[in-house]
Amino acid sequence: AIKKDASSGFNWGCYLEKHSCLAAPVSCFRHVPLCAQWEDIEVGLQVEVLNTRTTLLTKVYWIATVIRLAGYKALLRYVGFEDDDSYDFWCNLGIADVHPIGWCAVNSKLLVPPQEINKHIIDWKSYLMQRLVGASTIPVDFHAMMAESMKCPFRQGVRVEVVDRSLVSRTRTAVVDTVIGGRLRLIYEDAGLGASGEVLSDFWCHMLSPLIHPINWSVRVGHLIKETDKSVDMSSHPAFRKVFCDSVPGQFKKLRTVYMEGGFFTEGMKLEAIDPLNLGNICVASVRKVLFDGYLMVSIDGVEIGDGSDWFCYHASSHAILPTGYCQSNDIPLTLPPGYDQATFTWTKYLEEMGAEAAPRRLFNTDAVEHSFAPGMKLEAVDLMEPRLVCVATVQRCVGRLLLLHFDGWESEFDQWVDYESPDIYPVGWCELTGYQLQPPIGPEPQERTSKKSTGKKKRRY
Ligand code: MLZ
Repeated sequence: AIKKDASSGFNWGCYLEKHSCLAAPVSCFRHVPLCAQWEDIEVGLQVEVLNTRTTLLTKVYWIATVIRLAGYKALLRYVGFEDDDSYDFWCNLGIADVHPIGWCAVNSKLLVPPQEINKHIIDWKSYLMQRLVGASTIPVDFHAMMAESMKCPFRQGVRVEVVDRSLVSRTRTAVVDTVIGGRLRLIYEDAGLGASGEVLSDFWCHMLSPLIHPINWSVRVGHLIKETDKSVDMSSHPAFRKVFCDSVPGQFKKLRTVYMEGGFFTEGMKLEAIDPLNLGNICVASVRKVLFDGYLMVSIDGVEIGDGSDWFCYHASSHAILPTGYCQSNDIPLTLPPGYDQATFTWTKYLEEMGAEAAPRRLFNTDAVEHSFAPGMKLEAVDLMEPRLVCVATVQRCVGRLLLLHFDGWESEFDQWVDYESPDIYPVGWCELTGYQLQPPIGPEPQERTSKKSTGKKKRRY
């Protein structure tokens, strides 16, 4: 079935052409459908695709060539138009009525040339023969593989532990309500329902997100978890009516094993960390507590509330924690504690002053990685401060495993550092493919970076 374009009228094809931008290729995103197969999808491929340039009433097909690729989207040109680009059209290879060469013959569908070119070529059969010699096409099982790779081990009614959006230092039990493209809408078990039955507190994240865990995770690693308020009645909500089922570790992403024996992180060690509430900032930070299984509670120096409620849990293998000096050696502005000055701050002085030591460099997951993201590439990315929103975004910088993302049309205060393997970034066309709503850029031009509200709200909440 053809899914409706849920992208609120936003047209990636026009947008990319207008701003002459590239899109990050599907093969960059390891967690998305058909990532592995995408290496073979390239410009010049030929496919059989629905012919829309005909007055015939029955569905007929014609052969087209891939002229350009942008994520899941391809710019196609019907064979026969030669160098004439006036009838080129964008389609989403994952959902469009496109098939490998030979599909029509096998499925008794008609191949009929577009009306504009029909008259110019008399012998279509030999013309096509010539065109198709040596051509490659998409795999025979392309759509079957697509369907297979869209399967998700979560469904409505599964219970998980997830960060509490109102208090990031603790987790809370939640139930899966909706699953779209591997993204989960989670409803806290004691979220409460409003007058018209609406959920008062929910959270969106990808099933591979580091923020969700199997039931019992918090107790196992020693993380604070909010006790579910049993007096809140959620039973009238569909997600709670289903037979509850606890999630198990096998449903979650396996983290890289870390060895905690002999020189692991210890309380008080200093480091640089992405601020969980201002994801564009890498800050001076401290290890506050060492949990089990390689998890740490980290806080940002100088802005702490003091009761531990702003500590944040990062795994030792997380991209979000970095050794001291990382920003300086990579030309990233380090966010300093209030009262410190960029011109005079040095880690050596700061450590001395604090009587603290720097967490050893070898403990961090900053090994060189290879990926094909590059500055300027467009993609679809989650605004992690409002994780329901998947937005039009641009890779601004690439530093090691980190990508600095800019949200088109929004001020740079919305920028976010993410891992190149983050499950919250998707290729162009992913929303359309999965039926998720895409947030188009605001404002007319991506360069302008204006935001409707420029009140400069610095500290954003989940
Ligand atoms: N209401 C929010 C929306 C921000 C969404 C930005 N996404 C890149 C605000 O204006 O803060």
